[in-house]
Amino acid sequence: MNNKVALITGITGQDGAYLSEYLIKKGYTVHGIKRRSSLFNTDRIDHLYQDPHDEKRNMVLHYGDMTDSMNLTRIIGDVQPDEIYNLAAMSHVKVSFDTPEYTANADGIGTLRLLEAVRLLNLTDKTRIYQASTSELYGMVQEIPQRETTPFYPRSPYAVAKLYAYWITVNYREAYGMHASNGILFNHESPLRGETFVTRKVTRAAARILLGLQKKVYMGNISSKRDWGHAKDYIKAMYLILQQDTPDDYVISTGVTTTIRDFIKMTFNEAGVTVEFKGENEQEEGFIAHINEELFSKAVGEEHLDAFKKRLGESIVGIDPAYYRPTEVDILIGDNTKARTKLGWEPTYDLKGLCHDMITHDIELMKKEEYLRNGGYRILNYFE
Ligand code: NAP
Ligand code: F7E
Repeated sequence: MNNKVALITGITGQDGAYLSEYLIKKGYTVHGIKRRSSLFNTDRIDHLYQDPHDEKRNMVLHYGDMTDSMNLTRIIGDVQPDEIYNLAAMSHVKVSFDTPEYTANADGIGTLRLLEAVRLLNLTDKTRIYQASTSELYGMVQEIPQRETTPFYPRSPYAVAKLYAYWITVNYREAYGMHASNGILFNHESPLRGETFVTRKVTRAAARILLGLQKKVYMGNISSKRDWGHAKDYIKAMYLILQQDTPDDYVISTGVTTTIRDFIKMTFNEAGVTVEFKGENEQEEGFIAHINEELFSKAVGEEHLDAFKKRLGESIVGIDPAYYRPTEVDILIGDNTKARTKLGWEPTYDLKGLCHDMITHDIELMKKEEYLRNGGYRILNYFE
């Protein structure tokens, strides 16, 4: 146990939720910055919430925003953190094409605001900073697999904003001797993943299709390849990066890459359903080719089997070009040698384990009464 103080920006997000739980278990007092919203936005961390009147509480939330320097400076001054994990970002690649200026402000300049606040508050010797950098920096990849020395070629406003954040972190480290590091994290997913990222979109839709609540799901470019890990493993790497004597930049990945198409197949396979793809480009479709009744009954429930068997041969996956991106990142696969050797970090989940965790969670979620009601399920109307 220790009495360290951590400040997490983006605490309400996927990684913020897992990281805060992990740090609290290690004895940290965790402060988090959350945005004001008209509805509650703390679902992922509600189990960690403590009454503000509890004097011994080890989790504290502050209202704030990465676009507000004065607010960030005040919070950092008040909290005097030993470690800052800068996880806040407009993190959706497709949406960044719609909101490029905001994305640059929050993801790019937001990082500068944090670093500069630490410097101006004379905390450079005390406060260590983790910057949530991304495999999206590699974009049009210049090398396969991608490692720390691979040149960057960002392909979206999101990635360009994160490129600025990456280099301003390096610059503050070199200019002011700050303990500031980049984790170049490849895609990481979980049951807490936002609903519009591709893995979660697939596992949620698959759960609904298996339960007979939805006919079909429409996807974008299912030929792109991603190196997917589990968020629970990746937040441990963030922690380890800040425990090193010397700040540095690390690739965090599994070293395995898979197409979206194969992820869809794997997801349905977890429930005993074989999906076969036919056709090309926008005409491509995924059909129910085979049902393993025993596996289906175990994963989904015997009571849903008869209805699903009637759908054998039906198309359940279609393509809608509205989900295509103006510029795509075709393949990502990371070389995690440096993280393994220097941090002693390695992933514990493989893709099958991750996929199992997500689809099992989403089948249970969709079975809940509120999701069966019309209004309970948010249809993904927007082309994210
Ligand atoms: P996420 O689930 O989208 O969470 C993003 C968090 O940032 C949320 O708490 C969000 O608040 C907050 N946020 C957004 N804009 C903000 C602003 N202007 N001011 C303050 N907070 C703001 O993302 P994640 O998957 O946990 O990822 C964490 C970080 O790692 C992000 O920086 C992301 O870009 C980066 N990253 C993610 C991956 C990945 O595969 N997951 C890989 C590499 C890097 P609300 O809850 O209010 O929206
Ligand atoms: O897309 C393709 C899409 O949105 C993955 C963020 O966490 O990881 C994430 O960025 C791939 C792309 O993640 C759909 O075109 C096909 O090729 O799940 P995604 P991302 O863009 O890789 C990186 C590391 C980050 O840093 C980001 O913050 O899947 N794809 N069909 C689709 N993607 C979505 N979202 N929806 C589709 O229907």
